This record gives sequence, C-alpha cells and structure tokens, in this order.
Amino acid sequence: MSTLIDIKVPDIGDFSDVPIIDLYVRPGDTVAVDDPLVTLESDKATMDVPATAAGVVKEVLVKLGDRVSEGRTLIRVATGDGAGAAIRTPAPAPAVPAPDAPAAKPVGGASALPAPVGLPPTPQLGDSIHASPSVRAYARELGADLAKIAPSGPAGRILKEDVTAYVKGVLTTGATPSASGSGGSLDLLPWPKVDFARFGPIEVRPVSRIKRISGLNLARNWVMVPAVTYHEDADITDLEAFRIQINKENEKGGGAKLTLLAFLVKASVKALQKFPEFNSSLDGDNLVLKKYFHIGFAADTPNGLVVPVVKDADKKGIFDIATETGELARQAREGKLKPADMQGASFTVSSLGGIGGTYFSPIVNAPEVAILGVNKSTTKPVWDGKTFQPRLTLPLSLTADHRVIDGALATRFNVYLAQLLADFRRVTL
Ligand code: CAO
Repeated sequence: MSTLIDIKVPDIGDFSDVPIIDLYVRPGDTVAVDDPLVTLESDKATMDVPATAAGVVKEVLVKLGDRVSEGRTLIRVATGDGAGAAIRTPAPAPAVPAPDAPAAKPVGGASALPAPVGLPPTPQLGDSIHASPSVRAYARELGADLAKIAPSGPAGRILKEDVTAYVKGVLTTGATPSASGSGGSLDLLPWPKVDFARFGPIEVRPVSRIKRISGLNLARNWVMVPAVTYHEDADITDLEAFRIQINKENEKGGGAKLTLLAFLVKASVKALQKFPEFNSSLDGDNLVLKKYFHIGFAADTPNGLVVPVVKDADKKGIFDIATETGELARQAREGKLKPADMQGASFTVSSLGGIGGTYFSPIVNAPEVAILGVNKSTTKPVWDGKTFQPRLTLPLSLTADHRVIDGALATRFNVYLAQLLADFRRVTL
C-alpha cells in the first residue's frame, strides 16, 4: 500500500518568493531521497531542493517560473513497500551565488542555508561559477572542470547539458573548449544541440553527399584562410553589346553562344598572368607559383555546389570556353562529372550573375589563394566629367588569402580586371 507524501520548500533562510528556474521531475518519475527536484534562484544565490522521500511522483504542483516560499508544496510522492521511502528533515542544497552576487555574501549569510544532506561536497560560496549542486556533482563525476564550461542557462548558469556537451567535445576533438579562449587553440564551443520540435513543427532531411563534402571543405577554408573580400565595379557596357551582337550573328548560323562567364574566365587568366601571386598556393614557407591556368567555376546543382575546371584556359578561345563551361555545367547538374573534371584548379570564378545580387564574399577554394565572385550587372549613372551616362556595371567581389595577397595587390588586380572587362581589346595585348 502506498502513502502520499507532500514535499515542500524547506526553510530557506531569509529567502521568499524565489523563482523556480529548473524543474527536474514529471509525474511518473521515480525519485530517491536527495534527488534534486527544483532549483530556486534568488537575486543572490541558487539552491536545489532535494527530495525528502523516495517514491513515484504523482503530482507536480509547481511549474517553471513559479515563485515559492518556505512551506509551498512542490510535488506529491507515492511511497510504498519496497520503494525505499525514507523521510528526513527537509533541507535545501547549498546556495551558489549568482554571477553578479557579491563574493561569498549570500543574503542571510551562509549560516542561513543549511549544510547539504546526502549531496556531494559543497561548492564554495565564493565560487563565481554558477551551477546547481547536482550539475556540480555531475561535472565532478565526469572529471570536467566547471571553469572551462560555457554556460547556456539563464543568468550564466551552467546546465547539465553544458557539461555533457563539453565532455563530448573533449572526447571527439581532444580540444578543451573554454569560454575565455586561451588563443592557443580554436577554443570552439560544442555545437548547440536544440530540440527544435519544442518550438514548432519541423521536417528532417538528410544533407546531400555533395553538400556534406563541400561543407567540410568550406568550413576548413573559412576557418583556416585569413581572407578579405575586395569589391570593384566593372563597366561592361561595350562588352555586353559585343557579346549580344556576336550571339545574334551566330544565332543565324547556329553557332555556339558566348556567355559572360567565358569572358570572365578569359579576363581572369590575363589578370593572373599579370599578377602571378593570384595563381599560386602556399606550401609551408614556400609559395608555389603555377605556370598553368586551370580555372574552376562554381556550378549550382540540385544537390549542391560543385566546381568543374576549365583546363589550360589560357590556350583556349572564348567560344571554346563558353562551350566547355556549358557542357561541364550540364554534366554537373546531371551528376555526371568525373573527379578529374573537378581537380587542378588554380583560380576560381563564382558567378551568381544569372540569379542576381549585388556583392558577396566567396570563400577561397584552398589551396587556391583567391576567388572571383560576380553578381548581376545593372545599369548605373556614371559621371563622365560633364554628365551622367548610363553604364552597364558588373559588381566584382574578389576574396584573397591575406597571407599571400595584401590589400593593395588585391585592389590592383581588381582594377586591372575591371579595365580588361571595360575594354576587352586589352586582353589581346
Ligand atoms: N549579369 C547579368 N546577367 C547575367 C550575368 C550577370 N553577371 N551572368 C549571367 N547573366 C545572364 C546570362 O546572360 C543569361 O541570360 P541570357 O540567357 O539572356 O543570355 C542568364 O543570366 C543565365 O545565366 P546563367 O547563370 O545560367 O549562365 P552562366 O553561363 O552565366 O553561368 C553557371 C553558368 C554554371 C556559372 C551558373 O549556371 C551557375 O551555376 N551559377 C551559380 C554559381 C554559384 O552557385 N556560386 C555561388 C558559390 S558560393 O555559394
């Protein structure tokens, strides 16, 4: 036969109307004596209220955020034969000062808060770390140093999940993330684990293989390359007029279509020849300058981004490059590219111009040291000294590895590239 026992807020010294900031039990849970039931947090300290009887939780009579004082019933527990019921004098677990609390000075003084009963060793009241006794016990059990764990709880409190995430992070990366950051390593926090379904309906889709592979490369490049993006506008009024005219002429003869991308590849090669550092890779203390000009171009596919490569673009005409990029882009969309089609690039062009945008910051495709991003051209008023002229303007975004390319050099490259695109005859010089 079971007996119902009410577990109440014990004598908590001078505290009253203290909010519940953590609630650890639900109806149906089995609790043992001294298991934490709730955490209370005053403006000066936090304290766990442990169970004073063992049994099965029948009712939880409070909820998160409720303000409680001594004597308020928290839960109703059914104790029974074999449940190990043991009733003792109620006592809250030790208080831990809130982060903004004056050191070692909880309201009511330490003596107002009884010593812990049956819980692991007490935290020091002067301890600036904000964690409940149960979390401290959990961390101690796992050998985790609370000082190194970044808190995610309210008012900078370390939660049990933070300890778990920290320990997992150490086990998987061997790194010891810290909130302070020693600077010696990346000191990254573990990835936040959120139960999104708590906030609304969700759908879970697997990430495509291409995205998983490119994601790993992008993440490495983002973290390891100290990259800067430089913007420039190129006047392509004449180039576009020329492209349209040639395409019209060829339409009649059924010839290949010239694309802006092909002109960009060709102009990039010319700029790389003038500024060889952009066609290089870092290898330890050496810079490997490539004498070949293999230009990768980002291609959007239903499964993610791939980068086919036009080999020896310096030796190819613009019609050939247009045909080849069109064919490679088609194969990319159909998932038919071979590994060799995507290898060996010495510089990359990423064109979003067919979609739109003004400027963006492409990520360097390491071990390359630079990438050219392009957005949609628009007609802008440009002052010619006497009047505004409508000019078709192409936004360029060049990202370069600052270990190899300084800002002055990157800007020179951009200015030169813009000159080439403004008057394509310069490419032949
Ligand atoms: N400004 C204005 N119009 C442009 C333009 C620009 N910069 N670039 C292309 N266009 C026009 C083209 O002229 C074409 O119009 P017409 O059919 O009338 O000639 C239309 O936009 C479609 O072009 P497109 O983008 O499909 O073709 P493309 O040859 O220019 O580019 C490719 C091919 C493979 C680069 C492109 O299809 C693609 O995948 N782009 C996305 C790349 C990407 O995702 N980059 C981001 C990487 S970082 O996440």
